[in-house]
Amino acid sequence: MGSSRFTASLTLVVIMTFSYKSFSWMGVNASDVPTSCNHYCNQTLESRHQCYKRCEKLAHKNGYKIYGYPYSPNTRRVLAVLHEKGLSYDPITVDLVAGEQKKPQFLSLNPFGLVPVFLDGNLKLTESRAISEYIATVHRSRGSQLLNHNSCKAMGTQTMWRNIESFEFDPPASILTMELSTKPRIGLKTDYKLVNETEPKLEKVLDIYEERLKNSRYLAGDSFTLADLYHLPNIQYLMDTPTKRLFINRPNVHIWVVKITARPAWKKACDVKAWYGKKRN
Ligand SMILES: N[C@@H](CCC(=O)N[C@@H](CS)C(=O)NCC(=O)O)C(=O)O
Ligand SMILES: *[C@@H]1O[C@H](CO)[C@@H](O)[C@H](O)[C@H]1NC(C)=O
Ligand SMILES: *[C@@H]1O[C@H](CO)[C@@H](O)[C@H](O)[C@H]1NC(C)=O
Repeated sequence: MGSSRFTASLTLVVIMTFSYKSFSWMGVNASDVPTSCNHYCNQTLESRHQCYKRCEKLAHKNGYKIYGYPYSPNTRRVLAVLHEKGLSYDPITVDLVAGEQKKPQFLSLNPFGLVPVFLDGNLKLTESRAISEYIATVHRSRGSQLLNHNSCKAMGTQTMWRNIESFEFDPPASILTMELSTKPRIGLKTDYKLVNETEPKLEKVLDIYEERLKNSRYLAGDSFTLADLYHLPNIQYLMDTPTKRLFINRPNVHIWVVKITARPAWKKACDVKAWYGKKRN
């Protein structure tokens, strides 16, 4: 009885000590909080779950900003992660067709002149996959579980499949997206010789996926992870081109494509009207 009253008053003291203001007392800048939540919540006697909840909320005070273009595959990759996690964001349009990404104002944000650029307070990240892994790690306990943090072996398998996407799938797939989808959309001529040279390279990759997906529901195992999500932007565009047949001709790849493209978060990521409809800065 005495000990439970002691616990109760100790909990109250802890809750008061770790109230909103304490983040700056502790020398933690509010905009650095997301990366610190994990470490920070280990130091409290309060329930870790409660601490995470409040910490993430505070981290969100300023909201995420994403500089991008709603048709850009690399922008959509990050939007898919944000929607899978149920997170809001402020979209800032960089008009790639008008060449805004190569103007000094944007180059000061990303000297490579590419979108997306992601801002979390004073943290600035480029590279859609790095941004995705950051969000999935900070918000590990929220929404869809896109990364496995519990098993080193599962983590190894997932990292392998994410790298297969980056180094094997993306090179031919993004050439085909550019030639067969992006170029016609903006009025440029498709290089069909390049298309003819590139399709066999994508076929080789898809043959390997077909074997893998015979025994596995998703690429990295039985659940949807970032490894699958990373494929969505190119696949979505290619399903509206003649290259579609390479996916449809492989039954297990086809089932996987239908499954991952149907995800509600992905549909939101592709909603161009929603991008322009959101509040701008
Ligand atoms: N590896 C980068 C690639 C970014 C990238 O190539 N973005 C394209 C849009 S999808 C872009 O900004 N293109 C503009 C240009 O090439 O001028 C990522 O994953 O974010
Ligand atoms: C938090 O604590 C858990 C369990 O005590 C530990 O496994 C984990 O590594 C700690 N994380 C950090 C960032 O200190
Ligand atoms: C591409 O391949 C198709 C089918 O094999 C062929 O009809 C076409 O002429 C080729 N195009 C070029 C530019 O090589």
